[in-house]
Parts: sequence; structure tokens; C-alpha cells
Amino acid sequence: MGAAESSLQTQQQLPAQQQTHKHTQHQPAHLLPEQLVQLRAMFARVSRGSRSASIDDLRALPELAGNPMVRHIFAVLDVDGDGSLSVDEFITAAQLFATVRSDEDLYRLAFRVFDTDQDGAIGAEELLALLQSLMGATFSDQQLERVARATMQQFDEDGDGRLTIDEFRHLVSAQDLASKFTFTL
Ligand SMILES: [Ca+2]
Ligand SMILES: [Ca+2]
Repeated sequence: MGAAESSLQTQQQLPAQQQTHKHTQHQPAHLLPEQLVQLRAMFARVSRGSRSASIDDLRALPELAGNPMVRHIFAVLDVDGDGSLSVDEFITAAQLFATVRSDEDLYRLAFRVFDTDQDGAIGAEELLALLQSLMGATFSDQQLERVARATMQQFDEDGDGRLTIDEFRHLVSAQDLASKFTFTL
């Protein structure tokens, strides 16, 4: 299991702040020391003692089991995009999720999760990916594409072909998607 690990961890070109596998350089400000200890213990459990966690490791977590968002959560957590999570990425993510205290926070986090190209809007393909991850098990790709088109038409209020955070908020509250975004780390 550790075989792929070393190759995944080479060739990282990161700003100094994101360098991993050293001591945490950006000491989390709003995590208590005991929370940090808990998170490190949790990471050790997730990664089964290895220095990085894969998406399958994450899926094995009871907290995330069956959560359709895992793939997207993972993509957001994997800051350097190397396909595995370091302990620092894991802790950064936990801080991110710890900031969710209201529906509005949840919308913003979900928006960020699904705005995969980070251009500040949910485009047609991103909307399709969102629907696939939430409903992909019960609908065919063709059905999902139809739903995505109809959803975009209905909620793209300014007609620019993408959903802004405000348009996205209307979609999420109208469809009660919020319940599906709920997860705890
Ligand atoms: Ca986007
Ligand atoms: Ca729009």
C-alpha cells in the first residue's frame, strides 16, 4: 500500500506555505490544541498510519461513508492535486469544514466544492458533475444531462449560462440539496 506513496510525494512545486510533511507552518489559529491532536489521530486512522490518505481511505470513514460528495470533497482537500492527502491538507480541510455554522456557510462551501475551475460560477459541466454526484446512482447520463439543462434554465436568472453564488443559493434551497451537502469531519 505504501508503494505509490513516495512517487506521489515527489515533484511537488508548492508555495512554501503549502509545503507538507514538515511541521505545520501555518499553525491553525482557531483549532484548539486538543482538536489538533484529535485531527492528527483521525488522520492516522484514515491513512492507516501512512503519511498520506487516498480517496478510498476517505470513503472508508464512517463519517463519510455513502456521502456522494466524497469525490468533490477530496478534490477540494487535495490542495496540491497529487491524488493523496497529507496531514496538513487534512487539517486545513477540517478547519474549512469547521467554519460551516449556517446554511449560508454551507452554500458557500458547496459552491466552492463544485466550482471546480474556480472561476466564481457553476458552469454547465460543473452543474452536471454536481447532479451526477448527488443523483448519478439513480439516473442515466442522458437523464442527468436533461435535468442539468432544465436546472440551468430555471435557475440561471441572468441567462449567462452559469450559476453565480446567488443563483446557486436559490437552486440549493429550492431543491433541499443542503441536506445532501451535510457532512462532518
Ligand atoms: Ca466554474
Ligand atoms: Ca447566471
